[in-house]
Amino acid sequence: MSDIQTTFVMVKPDGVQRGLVGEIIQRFERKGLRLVGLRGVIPSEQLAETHYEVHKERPFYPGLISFITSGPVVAMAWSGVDAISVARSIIGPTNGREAAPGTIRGDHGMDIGYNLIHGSDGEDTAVSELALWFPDGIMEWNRDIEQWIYE
Ligand code: D4T
Repeated sequence: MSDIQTTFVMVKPDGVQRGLVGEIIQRFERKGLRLVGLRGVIPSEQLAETHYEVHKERPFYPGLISFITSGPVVAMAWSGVDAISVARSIIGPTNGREAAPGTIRGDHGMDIGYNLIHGSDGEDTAVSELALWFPDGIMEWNRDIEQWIYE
């Protein structure tokens, strides 16, 4: 089995405030991804600014930082074959109004900023985001049902 990846996923403050943490975790579990990191945190300005550094010149950046630091988020690491693209397809496109039903944003979101959840957009960002949010590392474990997930 090739191309096992680990991706960073975060339930944003709106997802936590709206009580969607359990439902979101369930979608990733049901799909067959393996949970290898889970942490609740109220992000500091520094953490949020580092995470969203790529957007620092964008007009929405100040609002994005104050939103992400406004309350608890749930940081997660999910592992599996092509986990990065699989997670992004579960999440759906950025704007909830345009996201297809069946995706997390399509089923629960109506906004581009308050879009409930983040997922790494590539291999390099997954590595740097996992290091940023899980500085003590992620969980190494084998799942007994793996043989029933992948042929
Ligand atoms: P994230 O990074 O949060 O998973 O979202 P996306 O990958 O789907 O979208 P993105 O990187 O383009 O945007 C990052 C973050 O900024 C917010 N945002 C974005 C916003 O408030 N206004 C905007 O116009 C855009 C483009 C939403 C997600």
